[in-house]
Amino acid sequence: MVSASIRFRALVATSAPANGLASAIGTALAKPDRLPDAALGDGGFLMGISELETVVRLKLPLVIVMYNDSAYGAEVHHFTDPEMDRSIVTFPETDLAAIARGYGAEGVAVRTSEDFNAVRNWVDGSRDRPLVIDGPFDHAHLDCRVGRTTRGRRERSGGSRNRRM
Ligand SMILES: Cc1ncc(C[n+]2csc(CCOP(=O)(O)OP(=O)(O)O)c2C)c(N)n1
Ligand SMILES: [Mg+2]
Repeated sequence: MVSASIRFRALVATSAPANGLASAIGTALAKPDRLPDAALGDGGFLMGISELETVVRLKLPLVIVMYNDSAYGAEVHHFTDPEMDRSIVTFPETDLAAIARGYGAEGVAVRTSEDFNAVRNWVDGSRDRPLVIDGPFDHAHLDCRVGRTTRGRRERSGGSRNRRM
């Protein structure tokens, strides 16, 4: 149960992919006077996508912002050795906005600043269905805490895992 005094609820780096959308649904139902948003990884979004049907059916005005790196990015940070096979933690470029539209949501792939017009239209519209924003995300520009922690642990133990056989 979410306290009436809570205005903002954040689940950050829980290592529980697919948890975010369900949590956002609870928050949206608890605070119908607010515009809730959920920031999700593409992997977690795909793992928990069945809940998008719930959001559409309940007509929740939820904004879902997706970090699209075509990967289980947190896992990619474990694959530091060039010999490690990253193909098991990455997936092909996928039109996630189209998949969201298939569920009945408004799906927008933001690749240029003009693409934000569709976001503006949704904000100004009836908001009777969720908005899913697919945004590209490049790990090359991220000094991820998970990656630093993982690398540090591995260097201290002197080990390496997930090598290609
Ligand atoms: C049920 C479950 N499956 C797998 C994992 C391992 N895991 C942790 S983070 C993660 C990647 C999530 O990918 P994504 O949602 O795209 O976020 P990114 O790290 O790419 O930003 C995975 C597979 C987990 N913690 N729990
Ligand atoms: Mg990802």
